[in-house]
Amino acid sequence: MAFRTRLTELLGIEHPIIQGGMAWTATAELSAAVSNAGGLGVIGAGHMPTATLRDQIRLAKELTDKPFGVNLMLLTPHIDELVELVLEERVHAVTTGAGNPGKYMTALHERDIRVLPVAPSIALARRLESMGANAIIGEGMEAGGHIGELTTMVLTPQLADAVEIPVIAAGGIADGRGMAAAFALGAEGVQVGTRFMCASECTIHSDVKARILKARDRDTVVTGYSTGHPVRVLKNRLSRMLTELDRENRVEDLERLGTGKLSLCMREGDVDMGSIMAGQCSAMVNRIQPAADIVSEMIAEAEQTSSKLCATFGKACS
Ligand code: TUI
Repeated sequence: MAFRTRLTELLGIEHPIIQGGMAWTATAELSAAVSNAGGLGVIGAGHMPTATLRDQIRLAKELTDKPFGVNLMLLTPHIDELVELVLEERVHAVTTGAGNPGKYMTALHERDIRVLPVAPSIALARRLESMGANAIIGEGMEAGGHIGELTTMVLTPQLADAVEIPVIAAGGIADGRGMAAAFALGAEGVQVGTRFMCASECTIHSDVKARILKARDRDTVVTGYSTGHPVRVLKNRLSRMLTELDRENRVEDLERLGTGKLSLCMREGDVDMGSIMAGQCSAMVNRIQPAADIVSEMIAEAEQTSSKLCATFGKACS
């Protein structure tokens, strides 16, 4: 069995699993591996220089002939240039984060690029739908990195009721049970970030992967509330310092201390003073494995879960 939904149709993919476009983490290698496995791989542009993103897109095109996407972090100062590049390269899809991609929607659609924005609230999701978004990613605050206020459990069904376009649930989903739960709540796809950080093809430093594998249930914390851009990370020395600055409302010091810490973590492997952006489901990630195994295990487990639910709930099964 396969989970065919409007999302698999929209994106031309086999499985409704989208890989989170994590900055400094989701490189061409990981994205191509996820796309080759039948999901949608997504290169995380973050603050990447335009030339680097071009190289990444071209590398992904060499590594896969399946559809893949680019995540645009809308707070980055050279976002207009990155959008231009994505238009030139005609990637299959764009996911967006940390803002409203409305002003780019027409240009992206003119090049047949699917637009999948993250909306942390119902009002924004409705606005994005009216602007032409092809699907909405509802990212709950269980997620790693920059987060909204609502949990996946309450955001997903409200989004499914509020918009006609497909909803992709994100935040806290690391296995097939979470995937089945998201579908029960009305999603037609899931976005998975943290578990793909521990994919063999993910090029982040091995010490970061080791920290995720070791993480337990309460090992993440949200820092940066006072800046207006709260970020979930695994606890370490940096997060303790940021929490202290948050408490004292020292916004400028917080921003200064936070700058450059994501690359310090993901590339250089500084898990003490780097920003280990990862979700609450870090505790559920227990091994490093190929992206293809992550995808196939999640699909198989989601199928088993839905069969079990059928047995439990009885006659609704077919
Ligand atoms: O974007 C993410 N996760 C991220 S981005 C990131 S890098 C970063 N750099 C500097 C400051 C903050 C982060 C690390 N992780 N996830 C998607 C996401 N989008 N979460 C929340 C939002 C969001 C927030 C507000 C989306 C739209 C939005 O709209 C506000 C508006 O303009 O109406």
